[in-house]
Amino acid sequence: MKGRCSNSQCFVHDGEACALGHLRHAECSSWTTTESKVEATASPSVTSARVPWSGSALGLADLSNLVSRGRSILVGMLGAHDAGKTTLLVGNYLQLLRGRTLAEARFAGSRTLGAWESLAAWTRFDDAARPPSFPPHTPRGTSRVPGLLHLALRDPKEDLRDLLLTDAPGEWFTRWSIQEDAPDAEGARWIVRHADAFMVLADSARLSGPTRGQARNEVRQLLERLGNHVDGRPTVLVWSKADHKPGEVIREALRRALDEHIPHATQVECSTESGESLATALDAAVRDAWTPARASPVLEPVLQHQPFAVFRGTRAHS
Ligand SMILES: Nc1nc2c(ncn2[C@@H]2O[C@H](COP(=O)(O)OP(=O)(O)OP(=O)(O)O)[C@@H](O)[C@H]2O)c(=O)[nH]1
Ligand SMILES: [Mg+2]
Repeated sequence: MKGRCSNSQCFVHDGEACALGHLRHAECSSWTTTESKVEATASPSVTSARVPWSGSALGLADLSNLVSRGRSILVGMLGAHDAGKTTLLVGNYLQLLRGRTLAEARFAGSRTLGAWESLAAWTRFDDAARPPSFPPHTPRGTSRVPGLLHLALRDPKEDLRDLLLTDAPGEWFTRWSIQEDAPDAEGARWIVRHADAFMVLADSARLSGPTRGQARNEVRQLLERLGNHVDGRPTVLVWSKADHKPGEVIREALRRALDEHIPHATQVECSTESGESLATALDAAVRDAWTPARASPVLEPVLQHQPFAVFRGTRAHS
């Protein structure tokens, strides 16, 4: 895309949605290149209604429109390149379309339908020429935040939650686990700072293949790094591609690392051989994050003779 938006709150030139909701950014008065003005006059105006989202993955500017409407849950999907993060997300989207609930809540909309559909399209039979396949590798960009996929969910009590799922390239987490302040790990740092819950994917195929030693070290390093930041937030270790079976020694080594660094974490297995298992994995993270943790009880002695003064509330993650 050539040109920029002059609105400092809009990042449409970075591939995000127009902050003012124009479906064609060239029609926005803040868009600046002459090229785009020509494009605007050449195409007649779109008759559809203006909404402040485009259907593409959300960025920071879009979040401010969304999070003000109610409680949102950000789930950080962590894992090396090829660990199965995008596949797990798409599998859940397809399960919701089939009517499955997620943490007992039903699908109630999405502001990123375009992004979901462009990933899901890879997995469908759409013509005889192209058989279904896995979605492609998530491209490594330099953007400030990962693409965020959105689902609105409504629980049986009609409570609405906006679920935001990070779909980031695995290289970010590998860089971050090796060097925490690496410049190209900014996206990983953002996720770890803001997420309400984490899923850490351990690739069972790599953990049982010829590079299993290196794969084990990478997962261990990631767990150790996350352990320094997790602070009690719900975490699920996902043994992805569970149709492959890593040896017991490797499993035990990772279980020990998990106990040491993130003792409250739970574990699940999932594989594309069972769509249900993909949904169960995300279910575990969302269920824990849906209801905020209660404040810890006030402990005696109460200083200053005022119980109110010792109230601490829960830890905020934002
Ligand atoms: N056998 C098996 N292979 C899987 C499964 N899920 C994913 N794969 C394979 O793993 C590859 C990578 O999956 P992705 O979901 O793209 O992995 P990712 O973690 O998003 O990777 P990056 O975007 O590169 O970080 C796929 O292309 C499949 O070949 C599974 O359940 N079983
Ligand atoms: Mg991916």
